[in-house]
Amino acid sequence: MKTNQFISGAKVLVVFLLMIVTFFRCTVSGDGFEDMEPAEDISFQIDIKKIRATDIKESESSALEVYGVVSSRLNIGTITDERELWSVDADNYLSVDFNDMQLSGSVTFTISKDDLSGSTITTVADLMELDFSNPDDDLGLESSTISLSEVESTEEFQLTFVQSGGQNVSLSYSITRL
Ligand SMILES: [Ca+2]
Ligand SMILES: [Ca+2]
Repeated sequence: MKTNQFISGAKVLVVFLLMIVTFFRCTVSGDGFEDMEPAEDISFQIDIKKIRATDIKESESSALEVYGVVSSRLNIGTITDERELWSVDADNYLSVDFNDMQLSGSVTFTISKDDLSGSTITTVADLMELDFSNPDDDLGLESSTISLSEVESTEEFQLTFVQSGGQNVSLSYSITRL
């Protein structure tokens, strides 16, 4: 009798241990190790492309003397990351006429694929126009915000400055999904 009791007690113990092992295996696999694999990253490159005048008033002669700062800001929810894309100071102004002047400067932002639908890039340009004998003219501050989910290859965008009559310029930049 005692041997039988021992055997059935051992069986109960084995079953109990198997249940514990099964429980932990389920817990581990249900813990979502597959879900915790890092999401794929996607990078976007912003390039400043060119600038040209769209209106030059007579008193400005044949070109506008442009200087200023252009920056791009990645927005994911309340998180932002702003970087300078291009800048020149008043001492290094550009003589901008009606022909395209090529500009160079780029920044790259990398986001998780999970953040793609909620991410935007805001590009802000703050431009001035130098006048040697007068205070400089403020051409204004222009910005545009692009949803990254809409950028599938390379898209080009314009910022148009028209606040200062007869001293109007158009600035181009592109966003490329790498
Ligand atoms: Ca001026
Ligand atoms: Ca000027």
